[in-house]
Parts: sequence; structure tokens; C-alpha cells
Amino acid sequence: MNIGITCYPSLGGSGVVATELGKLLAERGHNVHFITSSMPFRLGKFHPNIFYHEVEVNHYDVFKYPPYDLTLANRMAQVARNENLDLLHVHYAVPHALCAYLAKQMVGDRLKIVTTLHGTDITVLGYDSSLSDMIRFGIEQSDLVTAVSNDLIRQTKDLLHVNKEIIPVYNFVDKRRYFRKDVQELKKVFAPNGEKILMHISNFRPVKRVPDVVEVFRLVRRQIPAKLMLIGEGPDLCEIRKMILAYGLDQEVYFLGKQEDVAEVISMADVMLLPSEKESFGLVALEAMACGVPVVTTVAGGLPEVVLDGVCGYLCQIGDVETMAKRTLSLLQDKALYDQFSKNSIERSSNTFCHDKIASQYENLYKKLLGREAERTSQPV
Ligand code: GMT
Repeated sequence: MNIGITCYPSLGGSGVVATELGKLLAERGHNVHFITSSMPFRLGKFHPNIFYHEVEVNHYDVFKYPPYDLTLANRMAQVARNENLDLLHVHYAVPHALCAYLAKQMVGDRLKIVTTLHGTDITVLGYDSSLSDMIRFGIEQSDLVTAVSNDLIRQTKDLLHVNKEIIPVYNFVDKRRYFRKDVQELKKVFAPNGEKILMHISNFRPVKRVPDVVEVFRLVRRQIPAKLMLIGEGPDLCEIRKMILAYGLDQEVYFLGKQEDVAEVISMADVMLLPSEKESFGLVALEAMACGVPVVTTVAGGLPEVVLDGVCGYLCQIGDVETMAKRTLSLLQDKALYDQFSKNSIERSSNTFCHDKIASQYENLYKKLLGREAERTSQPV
């Protein structure tokens, strides 16, 4: 198949999933064309059947706002014609589903549109009345719509009342790259006296509730020696630095910024903290599980579909930092329990969220949409 993929190419779970999926589809022999504003950051080395088509927005004085959406739609249509695309798989509804719809109007009905909903395109933008009708339209005009959790499907239906089947396809991790790496020496640099390492990775936006991470860390440190590693960047980072200084914890917390080799970094962690108030899936939780790191998180959104409570980590109420600290301590102070959770996490990530299985689900959905025979080996979610 000739497949076009559009996503946000910079850091972010939806871009990671889109890029990793593209790589898997290319490994399966499909021609994959990324149509994005810059090279997707996870694309990495050269792949013989992966192509990158840059969306370049020209600036003209007549425009107060450069028309990125129209340029993207135009580029999608060009690539669809030139490369004979069978389908465009767009990740994140806004504006990608609408741009794909426009491209399809230009190219003709043979071009199919697959839209994957990732979370904030519904759970944040869906509340914005200046966008919500457009989002609903984009979803309803797509030929196939998937969402990364059942909870996100429920929220999409409740909020936007869309008249469209939405198919759940979970996110995945590539277990050939996501496993616990040997980072003993590296870990000593950050925790020279054998301190436990708590970790948080996010885009430091309010929905991630990063202040809760700091509160949990403070409570944990009252009981055991521990360090905190914060990975990523975003609008709340400044406030978090101030908070850590005010608590006198600056020698105990490491700010590592954006990281390329996430599996290596995660392998240093003892517990991953993800106290989000919204999270359609929580790719970071899955990445941690794949590396055998239990996750202490919340009941928000799709997280209960990823992290099984009392099996791979703990699900707590949003904002309940005392319980999160208690659960973190229970894991860190009981080696047998910790090892069991670690084993359960690896098993769950490699069974339920196996990269091959999820790639087959997408591939079979494409084939069905295009009227081609689906592989018999695939398992529905
Ligand atoms: O987490 C974010 O704010 C980034 C956002 C994105 O679009 O990349 O993440 C969303 O998509 C990820 C991949 O499907 C999910 O794992 C995240 O849970 C989801 N974020 C939210 O729902 C807040």
C-alpha cells in the first residue's frame, strides 16, 4: 500500500505513535510518506521505503496568519497524486482530519482518510466552541476513525455527539527497543548513595499536574532517600523549578530536558509518577512498563486501560498525593512486591501493547477499508 501519514512531528505522544507506526508499516513493505511541517523527531536513520514531504508555509504580507492548514491540504493532495496514495492516516483531529478532507475533495474519492484521535484533540479542543463543530465534521467525514482508548471513544461521543463508529486501537511500544537497559553506572551518577529514583516525563502542561509529582516526592523523601528526575519541557517548568527551590530540594532533583533515548533514561527509574488529570492513554506509562518500571498514576481517562491497578502499578484519585506517596513507598520498600509488579508490567506491555499486534490491527483496518483481504492472524482489540 502507499500510505500518507500526517502528525505533529515534534515531541508528543501522538507524533511518536504516528512515526513508530510508519516505521513498522515500512518494515512490512508498504511505502510510507510522511507529510509534516518538519522531519518527525523519531524517524531516525534512513529507511528505504519511508519518504518525507515537507509542508513549507510561505509568508506573504497579505496574510495576517500564514495559512498552514491550506498549505498542508495542498501538499497532501500533491503527494496523494504524485505517489498514488491509497490512504492518508492523520494523527490528531485538528487540523489534520480537516486538511485530509480538503485534499480528498481535490484528489477524488479513491483517496481514503483514516483519522486517529489521540486525546487533547477531543478532551481539550472539543470544549472550544470555536472548533468543536469543525472537529465533529472532520471525524464524520473520515472514512475510518480510531481512538487510542475506549475512554477516549466514550468522551468523544459524549462531548461531540459524533455519528460515526470509532474503533479502539491501543498505542504500542516496540519491544525491540523498549526494555530495561543496563544503566547501573549511569544510575550511580544521579543516585550515588543508592537512592531510589522517581521519574516524571511529560510536556509540563497543566493537565499533567507536575506540582503533584513534587509533592509526592517530598512525602516519599521523608521516609527514604530518593532523587527525582524530570524529563521534558513545557509551560509549567519554570513554576516547578521555583517550587523545588522553595522546598530546598534543588540538590535532589534533576531536570534533564527533552531526551532522545527514552528507554535508557527510563531504565534508571524505580517508579514512574504520572499524576495527570487528563490522559487518553498515557504512552509514558506504557514505555515505563515495557522497561519494567511500575507506574503510580491516576484513574484519569484511558490510564486504567493501560496500568492495571495493583498489578503493574497503582491508580489513585486525581490530586491525592498522600495515597500516591504511600503506594510509591509500598513498592520501594517491598522488593518481592516490586519485582512482581515489574514482571507484570513487562508482560502486559509486550502482550497487550505489542508493536506487531497493533501494526497488524492498523494494517488490517486499512485493507478492509480499501477492499483488500485482511490478514487472518490479526487479533481485534
Ligand atoms: O500528552 C500530551 O499532552 C501530548 C498528547 C499528544 O497529542 O501527543 O498526548 C496524547 O496522545 C498520546 C498518544 O496517543 C497519549 O498517550 C496521551 O495520553 C494523550 N494526552 C492526553 O490525553 C492529555
